[in-house]
Amino acid sequence: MAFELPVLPYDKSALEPHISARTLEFHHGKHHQAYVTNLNNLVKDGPNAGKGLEELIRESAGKADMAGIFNNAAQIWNHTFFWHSMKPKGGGKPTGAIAAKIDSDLGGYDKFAEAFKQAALTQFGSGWAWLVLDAGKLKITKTGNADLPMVHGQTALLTIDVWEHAYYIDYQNRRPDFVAAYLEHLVNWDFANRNLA
Ligand code: MN3
Repeated sequence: MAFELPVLPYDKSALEPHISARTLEFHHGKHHQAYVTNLNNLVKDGPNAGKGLEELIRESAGKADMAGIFNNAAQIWNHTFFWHSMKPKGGGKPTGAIAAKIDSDLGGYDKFAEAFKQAALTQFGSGWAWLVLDAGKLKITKTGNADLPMVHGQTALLTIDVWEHAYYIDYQNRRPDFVAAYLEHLVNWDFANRNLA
């Protein structure tokens, strides 16, 4: 069974004006698709054919001779998780269990937002910022390139892609504006609550 590009959970234009349909045409239709195509080519007819995505990620993590498999498998997972981390008319303050946990573990929404922005802006080069659950506590982290929480014993709750391809069409070099739009207009707190539960 070959891997397939997961469908977006909303229409390509649904996140406008914060993320354009054109960005999603490239980011989902070209970049995410390329990771799927690459992974299928890397595993076909070999000993890793037929393995699941998370199995491939865990087995290839930290192994130099499996870097291609890790990078493409993790990027498939990361992008699918990123699409679900956003929704039309999302953003703003959290609700439900995640809101209470942000208050108790991170000192409230304003401190969360500040730390999340900081992580997203200080990820040098390509990578991701995350809200994760680590040993029962919320944490904000950042990872480089394809690296992701599951190989560090953490559970991902939300992510933002800060590779330039995520924002360059809409924001050019202005990563801070993209991160602000994500927090104010796009974050899907329902998804974070489902991941927490
Ligand atoms: Mn990307």
